[in-house]
Amino acid sequence: MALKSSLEVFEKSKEIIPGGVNSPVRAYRSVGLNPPYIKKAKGSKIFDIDGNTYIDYVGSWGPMILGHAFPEVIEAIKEAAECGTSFGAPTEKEFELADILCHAVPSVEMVRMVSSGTEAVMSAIRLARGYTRRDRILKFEGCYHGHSDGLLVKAGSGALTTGVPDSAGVPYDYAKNTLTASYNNIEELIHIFSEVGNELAAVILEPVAGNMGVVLPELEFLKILREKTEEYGVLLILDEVITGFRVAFGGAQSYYGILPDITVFGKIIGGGMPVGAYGGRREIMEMISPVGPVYQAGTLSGNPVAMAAGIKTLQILRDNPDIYNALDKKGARLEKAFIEAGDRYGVPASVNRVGSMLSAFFTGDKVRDFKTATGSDTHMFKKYFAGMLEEGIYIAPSQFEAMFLSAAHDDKDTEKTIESIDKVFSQLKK
Ligand code: KE4
Repeated sequence: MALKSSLEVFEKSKEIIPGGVNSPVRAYRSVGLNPPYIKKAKGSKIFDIDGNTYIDYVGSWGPMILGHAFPEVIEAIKEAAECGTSFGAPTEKEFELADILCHAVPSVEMVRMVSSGTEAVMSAIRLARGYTRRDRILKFEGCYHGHSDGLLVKAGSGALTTGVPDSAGVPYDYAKNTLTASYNNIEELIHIFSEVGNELAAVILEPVAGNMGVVLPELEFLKILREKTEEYGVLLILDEVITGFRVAFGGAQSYYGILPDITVFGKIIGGGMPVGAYGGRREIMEMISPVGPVYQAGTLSGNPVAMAAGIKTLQILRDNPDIYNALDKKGARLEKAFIEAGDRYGVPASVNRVGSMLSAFFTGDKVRDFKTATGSDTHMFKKYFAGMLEEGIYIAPSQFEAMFLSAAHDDKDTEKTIESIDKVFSQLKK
């Protein structure tokens, strides 16, 4: 059955896969278009089955920091696969990746591998509850930590009240233990701690938010958060699924100088293969089975082929630190292009960036939390998105995601992207 076009495959897939996709954002619903079906990718380019080539700024939502199909990573995957794809038994590769993580991230003395960011967050929350013997947790509005029940929660009537489910199928009893506060809101944070600090097992934070678009932490907010969690014996969990090895080799915690109790990893540490991990101080991590009473397990955890991809990816990043400077420079050029195009054509554009992760919001306001992020003009974003896709620029099909650059994006890509930003912005107000 030779299916020819993306549209044809999409229509067929929708009959047997919910929405035709295996992760909702890929269905392009928030931009009202049909998604291109991807055939292959190489370096900074991604190719769909209709013969189109794009410069890719999704990068599989973060993992592809070296660029797609990086030769040494592919080689490592092939070599590992030829030795067998899974044993359900310990392998040296798990030690190797754990060793790189523990050396790269100062707050991590021990680490456990799992197969996704969601699984890592879910396990980290259970660990924090087991360690503190407390049930309640605090998250921040606009931060996404995967789809485990306790994290698919939104604020009840007020930040102090119990959370309410943010998805069908999440029992109220799961949601009620999750409180929600506003990102960068120090006053609210202090109030919550004064009221329920002693009941909190953990606070979980994206140290740079990537799921309401990119929103940077204010330094005073990070400082107070660390002080309050220490004061009340609450574990600070930094969700570095996106920022780990993205904003710096030591993650956002090294970039901003904040030491969490538990760190969650994903994306880049798997080099494009399914890997998640959580780690922290030895006394906390030794609560995890089989050493301690907090159970967690996984058939494909530490999978040798996935480990091989992660090891090679992190080795290349570790041994070539100038990759981060180059990524920052490329990111700065795109940031400047958005600002200049906004000024030139009278389009209200506000850009948040750290290194190679950035978002352009269609608003005149500084975007510093969920409220200001959702105040941006999503209709204008839809026009912008369609224009960029037309130009052969592949960005996330949502205002509330991040743009990711890779080491493979070259000057030609950057120049073409800048040209496209200018061209698309010139049409936005018409
Ligand atoms: P996964 O279970 O998707 O591997 O990781 C969940 C997760 C946890 N924490 C953060 C900060 C995350 O951003 C994610 C997943 N990110 C989304 C996009 N922002 C993945 C894309 C998708 O859902 O298809």
